[in-house]
Amino acid sequence: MLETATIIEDYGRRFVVQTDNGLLLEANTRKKRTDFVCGDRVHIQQINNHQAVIEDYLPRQSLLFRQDEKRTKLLAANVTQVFVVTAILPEPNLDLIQRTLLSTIAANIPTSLIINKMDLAEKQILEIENFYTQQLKIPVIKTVAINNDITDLREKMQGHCNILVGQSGVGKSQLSNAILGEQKAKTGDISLNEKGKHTTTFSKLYQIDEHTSFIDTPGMQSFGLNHLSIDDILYYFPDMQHLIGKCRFHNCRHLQEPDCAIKNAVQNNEISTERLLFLQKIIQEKI
Ligand SMILES: Nc1nc2c(ncn2[C@@H]2O[C@H](COP(=O)(O)OP(=O)(O)O)[C@@H](O)[C@H]2O)c(=O)[nH]1
Ligand SMILES: [Mg+2]
Ligand SMILES: [Zn+2]
Repeated sequence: MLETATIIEDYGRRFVVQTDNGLLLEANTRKKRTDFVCGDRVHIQQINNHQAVIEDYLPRQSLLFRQDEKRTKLLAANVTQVFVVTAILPEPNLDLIQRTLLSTIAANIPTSLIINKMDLAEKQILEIENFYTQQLKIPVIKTVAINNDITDLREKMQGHCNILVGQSGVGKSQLSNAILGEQKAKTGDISLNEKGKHTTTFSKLYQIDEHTSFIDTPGMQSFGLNHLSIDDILYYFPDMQHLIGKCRFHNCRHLQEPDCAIKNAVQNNEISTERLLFLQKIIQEKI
């Protein structure tokens, strides 16, 4: 008999599912299928008290993934809100952040940015924050995870299935612990990497209340955007959208073409040079 469950731990090929009756089961797939991901609602066949086989997934409300030449990497299913986590340290990887934003906008999922480790903040943070809010046009939340200073985040998460994504070391797991409080992420959630540092190696979904949950993810270093079409790319730049169709050539790539509305806007200081360079880099990857 088939049962319905949710994937709450995702190790790539192995999973933990929680049935709608609250039972936790280790789960494998048939024929080594890898098209399942944390957050998926699935049909399972229970084998015994501990184990199940995942048969299929139910229609997804959303799907976050990245894609390079070699493969597609699913990040999460059914999330309704994304938090891209950055920190004062390690230094923010703006390329990774902007790529992540392109994909969440393309997936039509509301996205905010968390600047964590504000206890370490010095003046330069204002400049970075301005870039996020003025150029990327994205809401910013500041947190100090180690002091449980996460009130704004907790409020904003309410009623959503949230996901925390970002570079390794920015404090995603620390934020998870702050959100969970007493419940705490179990220590088995982390393992030692080669450098002897604790690092999350799999995705895990935590239920906060009946309507609110979040997924903690392993750190990522790159974000392939093969799945985004060059013709649509400007739609995913909130600071440039209004210029769609305004270039002299309808197929303008905003590189060497004359009378390019995007480059003109940069000249007029309406769009930042960093953003133009980022756009051109993404386009060049696609030609
Ligand atoms: N100073 C400071 N350190 C933090 C804060 N949040 C996390 N850290 C530290 O940053 C390191 C990485 O945190 P972790 O949650 O494992 O990052 P993750 O890789 O994104 O999950 C740990 O040593 C944390 O103690 C914070 O708000 N302030
Ligand atoms: Mg982690
Ligand atoms: Zn142009």
